[in-house]
Amino acid sequence: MSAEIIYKELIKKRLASEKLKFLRAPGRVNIIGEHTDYNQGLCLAGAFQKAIYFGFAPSGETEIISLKYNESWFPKSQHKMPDWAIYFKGGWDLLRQKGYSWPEFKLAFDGDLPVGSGLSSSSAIRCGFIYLLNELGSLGLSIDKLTEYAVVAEKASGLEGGMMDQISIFNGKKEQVLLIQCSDWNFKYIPVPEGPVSWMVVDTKVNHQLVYTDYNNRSRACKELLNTAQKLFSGLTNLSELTWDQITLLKESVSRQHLNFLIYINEENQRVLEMIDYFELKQFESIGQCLMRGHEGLRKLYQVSCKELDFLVDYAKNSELAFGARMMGGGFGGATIHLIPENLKDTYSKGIANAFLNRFAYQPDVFEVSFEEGIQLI
Ligand code: GAF
Repeated sequence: MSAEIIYKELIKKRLASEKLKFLRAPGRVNIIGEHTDYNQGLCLAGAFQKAIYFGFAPSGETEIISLKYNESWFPKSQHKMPDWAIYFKGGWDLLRQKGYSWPEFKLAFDGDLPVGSGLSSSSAIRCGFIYLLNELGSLGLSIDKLTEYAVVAEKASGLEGGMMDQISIFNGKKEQVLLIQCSDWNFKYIPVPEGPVSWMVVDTKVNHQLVYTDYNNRSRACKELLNTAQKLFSGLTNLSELTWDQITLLKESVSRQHLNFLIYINEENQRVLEMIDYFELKQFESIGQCLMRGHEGLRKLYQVSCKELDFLVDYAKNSELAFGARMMGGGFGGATIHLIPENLKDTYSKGIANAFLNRFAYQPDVFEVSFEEGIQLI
């Protein structure tokens, strides 16, 4: 049975209403272009099959129900707010501050999108909820406006992040990824190359709420670096614009660690462009090597990896079965993405899971990715 049917049935059991509507908000996978979004660079990301499912219907009193935790949040009451409600509160408060309103409703949600795995579960909830309020209140907001509000709501929660996740979640397309130009939020669809290959996610299950990691320190360091660079290069608007020569000139003015951040951002933007060529040419070997280079950058230069992520990527590096792999998302835990010849995916999955179990004494989650549509009513 599909996840969609399972979660719809669970929601129906909890919210018996003739007027029940359903919404699917998928997670995001990123092929390459990590930590470039808040530096106005490039990334190549898409929506995938795992998602949060929402059911909602008009009701006398507004109630948001987590089926997973069997808990409710009543946004209009003073009752203690469950922890997960933070993902709803930002969008709720923002749209109300903007003067929007909607009828009372009941909402229940659950899904198969792993939480805290660098697959954007929190953004999927935020984006899904804002989309749903737009529906409920017939607010007539465009997808671009909803994306903007979802980004603002995420920032209000304390994460000084970018917009890659929200753009991917709202605009994902089957068998496509989005090449996002983060300086102006424009994107273009790039077909995922067809071929006898599988994209696999291996999740370390080292869960992280990014806001409590060093993520914000990276984005703050980048702001600081931009200030420094702007003193030398007038007209510079973001770190992704820095040329190699300018980075070399900055050597004197910044620490070794910060210089490494600049090198990483420059190289990662370049890798996004290379990846697009490899996609067009269906060069799976080159795609794999580009993933590996991306991981090395995140590990050594940008320093956002961890031992579990490195173990999985090293496994890919030393395995004859994989084209390549890298960590995905903000880092400090979460998941890796691997490109594998399709006929070897089962052998590879078993091998990597066993190796991880031997090393860390628990099983990682392993699953194949299919690139899917973004948010939609179902
Ligand atoms: C997280 C953030 F939410 C994104 O904006 C992005 O910066 C990503 O980490 C790293 O590429 O998912």
